[in-house]
Amino acid sequence: MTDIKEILDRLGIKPVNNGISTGQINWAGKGAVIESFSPVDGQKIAEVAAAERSDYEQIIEKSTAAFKVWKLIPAPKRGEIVRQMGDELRKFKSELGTLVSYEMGKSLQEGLGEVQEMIDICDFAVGLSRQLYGLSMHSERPQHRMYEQWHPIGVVGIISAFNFPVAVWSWNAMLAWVCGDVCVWKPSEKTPLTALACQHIIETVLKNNEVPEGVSCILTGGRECGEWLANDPKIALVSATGSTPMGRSVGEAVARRLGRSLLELGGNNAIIVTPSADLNVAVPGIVFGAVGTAGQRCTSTRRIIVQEDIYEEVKKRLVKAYAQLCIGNPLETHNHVGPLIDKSAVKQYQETVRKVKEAGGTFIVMPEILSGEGYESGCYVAPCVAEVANSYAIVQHETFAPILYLIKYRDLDEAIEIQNDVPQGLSSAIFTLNMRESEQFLSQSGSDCGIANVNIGTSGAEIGGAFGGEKETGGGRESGSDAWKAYMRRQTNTINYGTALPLAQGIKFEI
Ligand code: UN1
Repeated sequence: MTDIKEILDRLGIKPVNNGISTGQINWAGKGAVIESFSPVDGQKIAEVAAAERSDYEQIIEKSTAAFKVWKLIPAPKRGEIVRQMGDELRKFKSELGTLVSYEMGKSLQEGLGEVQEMIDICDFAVGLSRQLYGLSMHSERPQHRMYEQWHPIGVVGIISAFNFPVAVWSWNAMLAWVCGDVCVWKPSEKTPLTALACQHIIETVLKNNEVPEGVSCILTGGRECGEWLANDPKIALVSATGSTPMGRSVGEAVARRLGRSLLELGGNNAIIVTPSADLNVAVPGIVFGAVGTAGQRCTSTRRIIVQEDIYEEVKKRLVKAYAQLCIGNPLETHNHVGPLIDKSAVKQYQETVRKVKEAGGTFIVMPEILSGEGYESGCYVAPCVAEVANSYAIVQHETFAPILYLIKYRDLDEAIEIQNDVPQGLSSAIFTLNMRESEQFLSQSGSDCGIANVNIGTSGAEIGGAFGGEKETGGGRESGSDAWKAYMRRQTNTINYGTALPLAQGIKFEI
C-alpha cells in the first residue's frame, strides 16, 4: 500500500485532517471525528475533524461575504479561473481517480472516468461563462425594449453522495462559479477524503487568482450539516444528491422557507429488450449498467423487461456473462466489480435478497457475500439476478447493490407500463432495431424518466445533457444543457426610451 501513501501525500491528505475550509484557510472542526475506511481492504485511511454549528456559522459568514465580491467579477473571468481548475484536475487525474477508487470502492477505470467528468464539466462551464443567455422579446408599447438577464443567486449548498464523491460536486460547483455564486460543499461522511483532495487540488488556482476566501468552502460532517444548510435562509440554493428519504427531508425544509432546491435522488432504472434487439449490444449494456460501480449508481440498471419470445435466450446470455465477472480489488484493472461502500450496504444487499425470496422471486445468478483472501473488508458481494414480478414491494424500492431483476412482457404497451410503474423516474432504455418501438418509447406515451436511451444502457450519461429525473427522483437537472439556470435568478427588464408613458394592457391613466 506504499502507492496509496504516496498518493495521499500528493493530494495533501494527512492521517488527521482539518474538515473545514474556506479555500484559503482550513481548520479542524469542533464536531465529531469522522474516520474514513477503505471498503477495498478494510484499512482506515485517515481521520477528519468535522463541523459543529459554530464552524458552520463561520463558513456561512465567509461565503456570504465572498459572494459580494465574486458576483462582480465578469463571468468570462470567472470562467478563466474554472479553466485553470480543469488544468489542475488534468494534472492530478491519476491520483484523484485512484483515491476515489480506494476510498469509495469503484473500479480504477470508473474512478478515472469520474475525474474525467470533472474535467469535462470545467470545459463546459468555461464555454458557458461567455453565454448565460437571456431572451429578448418585443414590447407591445412603442419605443420600449424588453429583455431578460440572469444574475447570480448567492450561496449554493452542495450535498453530495458517496457513489460519485467528486464528479457531482464539480457539476454543481463549476456551473455555480461561472454563474457568480459561491459554494459550500458537504461531502458524504463516507468519502470525506476525496473532497478534501479536490479542495487541495484547486487551492493553487484560488491562491494564484486571489479568489476571495469563501468562494469554495468545505464543511465535513454528518446529517446535521445537511439540515443546517436546508434550514438556513442564507443558502439560496441547496443542491442535494442521494437517497429519496434524504431528498424528501431536504426538499421539505427548503420549501418551508421558500428557498430553492435541486434534487437528484434515487432511480429504479429499467431496460426494455424487444425481439429485434441486437443482443450482442444489449447484453454488455445490461451487465455494465447492473454491476458497474457495484450497482451503486443512481443510474444503475435495476430491472430488465424482456419480451417473452426472447426471454430464455436473454436469460441464458445473462447467466453466461455474469459467470465471467471478476470480483475483487477495484484497483486491479482485471476486476470488473469492487466492494460495496461499507458493511451496512452489505446488510441491505442481504436484506433485499431475503425479501426477493420471500416475495416469490427466483435467483438465476446466485447472491453471495464473499469471504476469504482478498475479501477481508467484508464488503464484497456477488452480483446476482432474480426473476421477479414488478409489483413486489422490494422491486419498487431502490437497493444500492448489484441485484438485477428480470421481468417478462408480451407487448410493448405492457413493457412501457411496467417500466413506468415504479415511484422513481431517473433513467431508462430500450434495445430495439425497430423504429416504431423506439419512437413509441421516446414519445409522451413512452418512458416517464428524465433520461431515455435507445440501444445504450441506463448509466454512463455524458455531462453535456441535463442530468436528473422525475417523480421521486426529485425533478432537478444538473450538469449540461440549460441546467445552469438553476444557479441564477432571472430578471425581466422593460426600458422606455420614448417621451411618453404608455401603459401595458391599453390602460389609460391621465393626470
Ligand atoms: C449518480 O449515480 O449519482 O450517468 C450519477 C452516470 C454518471 C453519473 C451518475 N455519469 O452513470
